[in-house]
Amino acid sequence: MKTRFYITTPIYYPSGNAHIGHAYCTTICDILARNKRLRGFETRFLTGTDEHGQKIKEHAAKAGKEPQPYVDEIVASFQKLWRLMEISNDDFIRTTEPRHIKVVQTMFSNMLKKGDIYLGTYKGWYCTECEAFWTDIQAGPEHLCPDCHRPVHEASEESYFFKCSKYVDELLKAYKDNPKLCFPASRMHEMVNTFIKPGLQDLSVSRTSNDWGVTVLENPKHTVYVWLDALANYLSALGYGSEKEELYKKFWEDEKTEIIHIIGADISRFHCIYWPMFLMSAGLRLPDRVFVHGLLKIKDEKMSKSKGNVVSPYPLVEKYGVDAVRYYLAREVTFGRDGEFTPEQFVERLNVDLANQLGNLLNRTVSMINKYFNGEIPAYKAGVTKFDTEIENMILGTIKQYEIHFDDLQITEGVTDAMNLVARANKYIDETAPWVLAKENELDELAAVMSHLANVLYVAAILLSPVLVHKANEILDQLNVPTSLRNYQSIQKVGVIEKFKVNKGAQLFPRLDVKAEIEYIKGLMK
Ligand code: ME8
Repeated sequence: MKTRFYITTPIYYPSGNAHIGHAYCTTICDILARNKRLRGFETRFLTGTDEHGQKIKEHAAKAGKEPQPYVDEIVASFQKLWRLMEISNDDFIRTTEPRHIKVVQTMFSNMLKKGDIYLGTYKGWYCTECEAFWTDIQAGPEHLCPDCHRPVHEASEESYFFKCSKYVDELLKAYKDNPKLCFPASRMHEMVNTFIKPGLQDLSVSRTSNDWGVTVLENPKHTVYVWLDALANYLSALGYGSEKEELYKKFWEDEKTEIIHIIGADISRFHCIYWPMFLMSAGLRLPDRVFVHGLLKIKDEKMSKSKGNVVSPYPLVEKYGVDAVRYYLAREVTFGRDGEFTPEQFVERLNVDLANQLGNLLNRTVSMINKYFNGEIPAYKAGVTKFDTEIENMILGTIKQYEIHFDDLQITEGVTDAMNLVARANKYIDETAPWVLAKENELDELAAVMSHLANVLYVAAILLSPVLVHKANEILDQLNVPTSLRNYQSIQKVGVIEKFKVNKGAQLFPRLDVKAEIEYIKGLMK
């Protein structure tokens, strides 16, 4: 059983401002990290930026800047966005930092010493955007990059190569032993059938044509290939190879830690093939999971900076609030599948789930407790109405299900569990019709309904707190839940919410004017 977690996002290219696709991956990782911490697990959450390579240098040149000041500015905007979105990363790694560069050089030197890297000449098709070399077959007759479909150019240069062939069998065995090393399974099949079975060529791991990178100490006219450089971030951020290796020992070396890399489908080849091979070469433990999430598209096209069809998360967060955007990202796009960003669905999710379901449940519950019980949550009594046992079982069942889903990285399903509980409680109001109970003076039943509702809201708020980082607390504030009960341990027992004086607050999520808001968001997408 793993009791500690190391969760990482890809480190993004600072070649343009972050778009909602980056925000998607980072937010999901944040929700996962907050979920683990909530449940009492020691967790380290890493994100950062991938700042070297030809592509960054070209973008900087286009902007009339040197690469370092160019990336400094964009990295600052990424960091600002993560603060705005309440991303709780424990560290932010930049590949231009000395602590990172040292690790890349050490890994490269060790690979050379071990004979896993040799000097040769590269001839092939190069895609500058993807920083990847392709073979004749991969580039096809039209000479297009198989990933981004842009034209590739013929390149030939002296290069160091990593001996992939040496590690192929070990990699296939690792896939067999741990199907989560590349998950979902369809991604692993893709790795095996598209890349490994046709014959994996040795990987070119240095460049002489690009000087914006980590220098190869043994041969300084070479810089380390950006992907070897970038992947090493997961180790360098833990202080691997430095005098201070405590974090590395705790969060990588120790088998009690579950190492989880979350990445998009576009970079699965690098994480599921080359990264495990580099680790094998270094004699280090492999990650426990590489989870490949789907991509957010706009009108069926992958959203990407280079295509210019991006949605910026800034105006969305500013207008609708950080919790609404976080919720949308976690709930709307099933984690692991592709999804489409549409203004219609965005507004509908906010209205239906957050305003109508969650906001209304709180509003109705607090209003009724004010009206019927002078603002005090009645003492908890089980089994008074014929629905009470079902509600209690559902509360406990939801908590279990939520844990199973989160442990399995089924984040969308975990969030849905909590929201199903909310929906059930709204139905419970209709079934028990408290206004009728009040009229008929059935005070015992009325009290039971109110305390059950308060308890459902309490549990839902704690379960949703990794997503709704502000609003979960607002729910608990309105129920006047003391700080000592605002934790995961306390929700394991049903019925702890009683006798608190409720505080009616502002509407949790205002209902949006559908037409106006859709128009507004469409405007942002132009
Ligand atoms: O590839 N939908 O950086 P990158 C969902 N530096 N997620 C998206 C997305 C979209 N439309 N677009 C991007 C790189 N992403 C390398 C990574 S890691 C050692 C080096 C997310 O800036 C998704 O997670 O192109 C994807 O894998 C990542 O951003 C790529 O970001």
